[in-house]
Amino acid sequence: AHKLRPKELLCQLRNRLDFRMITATDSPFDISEWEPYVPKGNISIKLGRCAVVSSAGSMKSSHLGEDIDSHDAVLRFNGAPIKGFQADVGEKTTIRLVNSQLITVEEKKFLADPQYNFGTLILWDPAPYHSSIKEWYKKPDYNFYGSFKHYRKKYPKQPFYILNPHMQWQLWDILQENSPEDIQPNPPSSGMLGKLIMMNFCDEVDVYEYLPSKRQTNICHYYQKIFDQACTMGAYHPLLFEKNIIKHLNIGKDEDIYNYGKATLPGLRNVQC
Ligand code: NCC
Repeated sequence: AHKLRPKELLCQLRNRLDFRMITATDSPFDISEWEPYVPKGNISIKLGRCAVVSSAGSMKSSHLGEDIDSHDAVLRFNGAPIKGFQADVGEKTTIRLVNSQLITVEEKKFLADPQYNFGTLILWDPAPYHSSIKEWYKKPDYNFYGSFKHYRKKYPKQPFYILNPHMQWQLWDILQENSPEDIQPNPPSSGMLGKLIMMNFCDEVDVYEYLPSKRQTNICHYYQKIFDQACTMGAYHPLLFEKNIIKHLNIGKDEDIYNYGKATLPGLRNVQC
């Protein structure tokens, strides 16, 4: 079913994805109203061994915390908590990727909960298919501008970036080209975006419980008692197709997926294209 071999796929990901964050020179963020809030430059970090922690229910009782924290950098998603779950998910947080729904709908919690104050925040919003930054700015999926500014005012020293909206659809196109059937026309999940962001920054990326282990469960999140198979298999996001691609790119052992939900992905920097 996969049209491209892993190495060709890695080259596509490296060459076609625009990983830049919105900066103060990107119109319409180049106006004085945005000046205090939008970062002046792109993120520039080079990391070694990185971990990406999915929010899946199967993280519960995984005892993966120590293994996760042994990485140089750890990425987490949305409201996924650490407190009370250190043994299973670790406590290091280098990057937290949040969607615009979270910061808008749960603005109060977002501004008040100290768990968001660690590391670098990256925000993304589902944009219309291949729209320009200007078009997207007029119709974001969630109107996150107020909440973003409130947070930046309250915590001006914390790095907080907005991912450019092109990346999600460039990635979606690659997913579609490498899937055996038509996939839903919605952007990839935070999970998939976060993996690619880390593959861009890191030499190697271990991802946890994205490809489910023997602990696979219908419990949506490790931190909530909500049962919904769609959390793992996908409904809005093309999760199943994302996961097939990650399986295809895995350079780790199949036993590590089964036992620890752990897949290992090569960093894009070192791929020879
Ligand atoms: O649930 P969510 O995702 O925050 O999970 C983060 C990423 O972990 C992977 N995951 C999660 C659960 C599970 N059982 N299996 C998994 O593989 C997925 O890769 C997922 O992306 C999102 O992608 O941003 C999402 O956000 C939530 C919600 O908006 C936030 O948690 C904020 O409250 C969405 N849920 C709803 O809208 C109800 C979810 O669809 C996608």
